[in-house]
Order: sequence, then structure tokens, then C-alpha cells
Amino acid sequence: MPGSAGAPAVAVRRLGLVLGDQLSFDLALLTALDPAQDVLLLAEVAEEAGYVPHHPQKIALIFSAMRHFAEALRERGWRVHYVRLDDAANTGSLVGELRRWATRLAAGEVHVSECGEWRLEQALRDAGLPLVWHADRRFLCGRAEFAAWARGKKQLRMEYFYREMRRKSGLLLNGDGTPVGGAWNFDADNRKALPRAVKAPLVAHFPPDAITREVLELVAARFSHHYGTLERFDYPVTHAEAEALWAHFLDFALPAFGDYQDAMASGEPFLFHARISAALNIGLLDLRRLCADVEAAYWAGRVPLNAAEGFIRQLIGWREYVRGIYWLHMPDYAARNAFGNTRALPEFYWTGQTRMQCMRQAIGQTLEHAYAHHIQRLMVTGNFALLAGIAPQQVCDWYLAVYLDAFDWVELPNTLGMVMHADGGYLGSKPYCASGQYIKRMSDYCAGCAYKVAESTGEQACPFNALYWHFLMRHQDRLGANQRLGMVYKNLARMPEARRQALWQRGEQLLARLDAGQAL
Ligand code: DLZ
Ligand code: SF4
Repeated sequence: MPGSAGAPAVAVRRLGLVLGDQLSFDLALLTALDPAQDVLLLAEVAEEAGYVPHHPQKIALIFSAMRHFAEALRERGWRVHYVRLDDAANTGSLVGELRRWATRLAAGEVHVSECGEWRLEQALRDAGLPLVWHADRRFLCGRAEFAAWARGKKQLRMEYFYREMRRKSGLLLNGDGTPVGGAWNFDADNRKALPRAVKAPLVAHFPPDAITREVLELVAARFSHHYGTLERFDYPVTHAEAEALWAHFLDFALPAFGDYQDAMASGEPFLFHARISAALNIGLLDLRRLCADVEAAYWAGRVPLNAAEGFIRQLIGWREYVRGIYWLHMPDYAARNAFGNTRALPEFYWTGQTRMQCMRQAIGQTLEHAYAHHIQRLMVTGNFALLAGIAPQQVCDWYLAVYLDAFDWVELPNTLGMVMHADGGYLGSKPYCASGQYIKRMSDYCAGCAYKVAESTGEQACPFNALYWHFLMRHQDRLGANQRLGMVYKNLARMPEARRQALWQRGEQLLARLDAGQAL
């Protein structure tokens, strides 16, 4: 019985650890080890599940995908020790399990892969084990390569890094190395609101199999105190299921993905988004393959350029860029707080109980599906946290906990840098602050809201409006010189003093309510 205590110790030379977000057959570690004589370890541990209150669906996804992957490895001839969360001998941490099994198997070498989190990588380094490290080949740009690109630059910009990655990968390039379509970036063509007549495609479903059902029971019993529901669990847990989700996206959603990438609609949690980020981040899909498929769909005339380029930009541009920044600046990056925010994260982030329809929709679907798309995360929940001056570390912990695809390397720079501008503008040139007008333009939320988006002061006024101006006023020293906010500050300067005062007062009133623990 794998994972059970009492079996006699067998001397093996090498032990390989496969983490819950490293479930790829082409992991460098698996190439280096030999199924005929080496042993693999996968472990479900309380520490990883509980160091932030992960959404129960996220824990279920990882445990189920780990169990399926362990089976698939065994079918390929590997000896796998699999530790279940409720195994009596489980020490509760990955370091503990690695030590226990290294001792028990008298392993001369313990093979591990670069982690997705500084915390865990440090803990493994400090474990006093004979570690052999392997690079994570799932990314296009290695850590050292990114550091070389960033060297000497005071400010980094995704756009220039992205062009490097386009050149490196050869994706969407003409024969002479120029970008297809005459521009590198078609972001301006990714911002259409959703017309009423356009309907989101049907969603692909993944009903739980016996392994997943067992995991769902375990998670329900052990993690019912974490926020989020388990009932609607509907995500791929194997490579084959992830492939099916991907094929569904290519056929049904990618063609319109470019146009409606930033759109939001009530009761439509997924729209034209792929829902593959979690599968990709835990190793069930391969980045290079996905990009090649999207490029092939473009060359075959099945999808427009703004969809193909927009998708590829997210993967080889933004995703790799934030990973590079993470490893370049951890652990200091996590403590950055350029605006000096101290306000606590409002309780309604965990319950969705707010009268703001946009927030209720974004948080509600987060609790139901452990998912919200990038604009909901950036311009609704993120924008509110930025405007309200919430402590960035609390915001980061929330995003890490509630999203299925959130691992520290990708979540932290996105939240701390992009959403909260807490790195002072290192990762992005301007804060993504916006009033209710942006949300109105990109969604149908405001029509169903208790607040009035056209009003900025008074009890019925959309909270985003006054908070937006309050944010700009209170940080004028820091942001006033930012060229990309030039127009906005000009508008502020032109405002009658009485209007400015009224906006400030309304902002103060809203923040006082948050401080008093009231929902808005
Ligand atoms: C997120 C997570 C969870 C919930 N549980 C486990 C686990 O039990 N075993 C494991 O190996 N990995 C788990 N993970 C993923 C790790 O937290 C992840 O490898 C690190 O955060 C680095 O990205
Ligand atoms: Fe959100 Fe304001 Fe629109 Fe309500 S009125 S949905 S709070 S932007």
C-alpha cells in the first residue's frame, strides 16, 4: 500500500518530489530519474492546504489531479509513494514528508524542481537534505534569462519583454522577423463591451469521477471552514480532460476571445475565457503547445489576429513577465507597500454580501467557481481594494486563497504590482484606478445595482466614483507627475473647489464605513 507505514525500508538511490503544481510528464526531474530504480513522492499536506484558506475547490483540484497523476505515473512504470492527507503517519508538511521518506528509503539524493513559491523553495533548501535541483522547463524564459534582460533597467515594461519572447519563440512573425499584422500588440482591439445579442458559448463540463468524488468528500470534511462552495466543482483533473477543455476553447470561444476579453456580464462567469489557467499552472497543459495551436488556428483563418495575438500575449508576455519579476525580487517584493495602506480587507470579500452589483457578481462567482476573469480581478475587486487603500498583503492573501489558478509566482506580482501599484510603478507604469464609468462601459452590472453610477456624491452614488477621486487626491504627491495620469489630474484641477470638497467628504464617509466594519 503506497503511503502506509510499516513496510520494510528499501535502499534506493534517488527520491524525486513532485509537487501539486508540477504534474507534467516532461518535468526535468522525471527525465533525470530512472523509473527502473528511482522512486517518486507526492504528498497531500495540511500546511499547503491551510497556510492561506484556499478555496475548497482549489484544494480538491490539486488533490484530485495529484491522485490521477500518481496513477498515470504508475502506469508508465514509476514507483510512486503517495501520501494522503489523512494517512496516520503524515507529518503535515512537505519538508516533513520529504525528510520522512528520504530517511525511510535511505535516499542518497533527493531531486526537486524549482518551486512556484519562494516560501516553499526556501523551506526545502533549509531542510538539510541532499537536494538536487531541476529547472522548471514549463516556462519559455528561465529565471537567469529574465534577470539578464532586466539587468540595468530602472523600470521594466512588459511590452519590450513580450517582443523579446515573440522573437525567441518565433510566434506570429513574418519571414523577415517583423510582427504579423504590422504591430506587436493589438490590445486596443481587445476592449469591446458585450452586445446584448452576443451570447457566451456553452461551457464544457467535467463531472467528477470516483477519485474526485472521494477527494470532494475529504475536502468537505476537512476544509468546510474555508470560504467558497464545493458543489459546483467542474474542472479538468487529468491531462486528457485538460485537452478536452482546450479543444473546446479553440473551437467555440477563441474566435471571439479577442473582441470580448475585457467584457463583463451578469450571470456569465466565463464568457469567452478559456478557464485553462489552473490546468496550465499545475502542469496539465503545455505552454508551447497551446501557443502553437493558437498560431495554427490563426494561419488557418479560423481566428482573427486580435484573438490569437491577445491570447499569446497573455501567455508568453504577461505570464512570463510576472514570473520573472517574482523571482528577481523575492522575498522583498512581498512586503512592498508604496502607498502605505493599512486598511483591513472588508469582510464582504469573503461573503459577497455587498450592495455593489459589480462586486457582488465578481465575488459571488469567485465563491461559486473559484474563478473570475482578469478584468473582474483587476478592475472590480482589485480596483476597489486600490481605491479603498486596503493593505496590499491582505489583498494578496485573498487572491492567493480564492482563485483556483493562484500560485504565488503569478498571483503576487499581479496583485501587489499590477492591482495595488504597491511596488511604486516598477511592474506597471500607472495604477489601474477607475471610476464606475469604466465598469458601466464594460458590463451590464450598473443597470442592476442599488447605487447610481451617474452620481458621485450622496447616499445613492456609486462608491467607485468618490473613492476614485479620493484616491487621486490623497496620492497627488506621488501620482501627480505621472504622465499617464496627466489628463485626469488636469480634470481634477479644473473642478470647482466645492465639488472637490464634496467628493472628498463622500470618500471619507465611505472609508469610515469600511473602518467600522460595515458593508457598502
Ligand atoms: C496549493 C497546494 C495545496 C492546496 N496542496 C498541496 C499539497 O498537498 N501538496 C503539494 O505538493 N502541493 C500542494 N499545493 C501546491 C503547493 O502549495 C505549491 O507547490 C507551492 O505553493 C508552490 O507553488
Ligand atoms: Fe459597481 Fe457602481 Fe456600477 Fe454599482 S453603480 S455596479 S457599484 S460601478
